[in-house]
Amino acid sequence: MTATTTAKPAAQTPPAAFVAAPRWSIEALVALFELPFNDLLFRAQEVHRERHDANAVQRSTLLSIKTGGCSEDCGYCSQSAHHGEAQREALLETDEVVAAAQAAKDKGATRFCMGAAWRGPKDKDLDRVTDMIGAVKALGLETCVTLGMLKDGQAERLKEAGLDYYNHNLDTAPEFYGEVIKTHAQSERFDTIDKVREAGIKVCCGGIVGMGETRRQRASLLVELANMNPPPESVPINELVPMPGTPLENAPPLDPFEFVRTIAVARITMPGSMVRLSAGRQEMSDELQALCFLAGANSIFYGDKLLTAGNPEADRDEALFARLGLRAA
Ligand code: SAM
Ligand code: DTB
Ligand code: SF4
Repeated sequence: MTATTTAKPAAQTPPAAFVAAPRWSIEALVALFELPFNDLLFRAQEVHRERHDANAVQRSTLLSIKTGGCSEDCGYCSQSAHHGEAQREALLETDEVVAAAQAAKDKGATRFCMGAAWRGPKDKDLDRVTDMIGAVKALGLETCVTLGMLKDGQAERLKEAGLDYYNHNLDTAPEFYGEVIKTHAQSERFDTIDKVREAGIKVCCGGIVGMGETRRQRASLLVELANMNPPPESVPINELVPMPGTPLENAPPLDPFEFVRTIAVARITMPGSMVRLSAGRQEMSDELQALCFLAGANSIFYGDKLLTAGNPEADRDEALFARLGLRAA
């Protein structure tokens, strides 16, 4: 274009959708990981307090609605048909799910998350799951499901049923993914996350640390999450629970301070997200969990079971909240 004008162009603010989201680099995140521990925690607390109530922790309860026999070979998972030792169970009936959801609500959970050991749901499975979502929502709970990879149209059906959140983790860095999982590619997980987002469902997406990945790979996982536009509303950070029979059952434990650093870097790079201190909490001391809350974790899985692994008893969590002056949100 060659047209010239003497008039000063009006200042233009691009519509919000066109404003470039901040892009994080692996180097920037590695630099955060390398900060002195106190400096890193201080920065994480500053960011946390700008956007969240520093003493409030949200609580979600999990239920495995279909256990074991999964076609995928995820190296950490007790539910894989390739190596898992989890007792196989058929899809639960809706009334069993509702009873568990009511019990979770009575204990103080605000969200109920239903997990299925599937590569992805068949359409006829989805008929049953949409029933469960409607029934759990009718109890006044937020709903979340994690069903594996979705085909076209399935996310829309879940949205119609009233689903609030879909959990689908990236699990680890793109460079490390193929060493842990061979039956699908991480790119397929990104496709499902796009489908969930496009259907207007909130995204719950995080990963697992302690699988033998490097610090750079932990940074790389967080870069993938933080550079999503927008970042996931909910970011579960799981510490590997080494499950018997899985290829990772003897993975060396992660330095607990490195786990806290991972939470802090997630908080700094995803300021508006809920960061969930997820699997592995049963093996953590109260002091380590307190450091995770200080680093910006503001959500937990609540109730004595995750999917197949244990989680702290509700009473232990109540006592911990009381000792720390934390409130359930
Ligand atoms: N099949 C679906 C999928 O893979 O998305 C849903 C269920 S899958 C068990 C849900 C998530 O649980 C996985 O993405 C992984 O992050 C987490 N998970 C599974 N086994 C774990 C373990 N042993 N330790 C920590 N997290 C684990
Ligand atoms: C997530 O990130 N962690 C939860 C939930 N999403 C589905 C599952 C943890 C599973 C831990 C191992 C087990 O219970 O088998
Ligand atoms: Fe199946 Fe999910 Fe377990 Fe992978 S993590 S084996 S997809 S249940």
